[in-house]
Amino acid sequence: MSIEKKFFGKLSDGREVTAFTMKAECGVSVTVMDLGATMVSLNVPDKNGELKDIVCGYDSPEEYIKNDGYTGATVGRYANRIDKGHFTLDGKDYEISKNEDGKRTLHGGFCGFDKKIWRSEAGQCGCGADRIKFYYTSEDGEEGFPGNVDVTVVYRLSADGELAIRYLAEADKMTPMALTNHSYFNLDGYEKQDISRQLLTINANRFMGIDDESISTEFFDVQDTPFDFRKEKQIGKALFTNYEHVMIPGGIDHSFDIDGTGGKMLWKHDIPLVKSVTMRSKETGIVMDIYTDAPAMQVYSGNHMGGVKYKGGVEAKKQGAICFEPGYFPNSPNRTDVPSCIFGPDRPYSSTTVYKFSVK
Ligand code: G6D
Repeated sequence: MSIEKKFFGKLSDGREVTAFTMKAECGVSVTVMDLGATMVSLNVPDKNGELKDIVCGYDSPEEYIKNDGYTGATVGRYANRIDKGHFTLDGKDYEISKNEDGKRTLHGGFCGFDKKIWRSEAGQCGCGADRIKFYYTSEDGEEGFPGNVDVTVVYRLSADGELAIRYLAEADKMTPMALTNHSYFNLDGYEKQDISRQLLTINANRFMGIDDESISTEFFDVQDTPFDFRKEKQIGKALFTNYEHVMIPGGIDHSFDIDGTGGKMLWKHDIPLVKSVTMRSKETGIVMDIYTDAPAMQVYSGNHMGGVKYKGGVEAKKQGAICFEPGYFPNSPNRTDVPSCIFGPDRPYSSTTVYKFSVK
C-alpha cells in the first residue's frame, strides 16, 4: 500500500488544490483531491491485467469549478433536489438556495460541498488499509440550511482493492442532510464515452418518478418496464426506448428504492450494507459491485454530458458514463413517505458505500 500526495493545481482565485493517490497491491488505485473531496481517477485492472481508469475527471481543478456536473465530487449538504427550495422543520419555514432555474435546490445550492476545499489527512487504518480523511464545516445558514455541521468523508482502499467511502456528520441543530459521491463511471474506460452496451443490475423493485421539472412524484414498480434491472441487461435497453419515464429527463435520472433484494454484507464486522448495483463490461471484463446502507440510489445516465474535455483531452459525450449516487430520495425534507433525511444532535449522520471490483 502507498499514498502519494501532490500539488494538483491552483484555482483562479489562488486557492491551491492537493491530490492524493492510494495504490493497492492488487493494482487498484484511486486519486482523490481536497477540492470537493472529489474522486479524480479510479484505475482498475481489466481481464488482461491492464489498468483502466473507469471514472471521468479533469486535468485541472479549475475545470471542476467551471464545468457543472459535480464530476467525481462529494455532494452536500443535501444531494438531490428540494422542491421550491423550501422545507419546514419543527414548525419553522426555511428558504434555501434555488440554484436550479431559480425554482429549486439542487445538490446543496449555489456553492455546495463540491466547490469547497476540504481539510485533509492521509494515513492508514488499524487493519493496514490506506485512507484519506477529508473534513469540512458547513456553517449555520450556509445556502439557507440550519445548523453548524462538521462533516468527515473517508476514502479507504484495502490491499485487495476494495474502495469504501464513509460519510460522517454531526450537526448542532436539526437539518436535512444527504451526502453522496457523484462519480461518472464507464467500465470500458472513461475515454470510451459510451455506456449503452455495458450491463447493469439494480436491486430495486421500484423507483421514484419525476415530472418535467425533475421534481419527484410517486413510486412506480419496475415490473414489466425498461427500468426493471433486477436481472442484468444492457443499459441501452432502457435508454433507447420511448418509455415515458425515460422521455421526461432524456434518459435515466431516477432514484431507485434499494430494498436489499440483491443480497447483504456485514462490512468491517458491524456495518450492514446491501448490494445495490452491479455494473459489468464485456469488453474489459471489469465488474463493479456497489454496496451501501443508503436507502436510495439516484441513477443518472449522463444525459447532460458533453461540451467539455476530460483528462487527456477526451471529448465528453452524452451518456458517456453513468452516475450511481447513494443517498436519500429527492425532496425528502418535504415528504413523509420516504426515510427521514433529518439529522441533528440526537441523530448523527453516518453512511457507507463500498465498491468491490472483479473481472469476469
Ligand atoms: C442533472 O438531473 C441531473 C442530476 O441528477 C445530476 O446530478 C446533474 O445533472 C449533474 O441536473
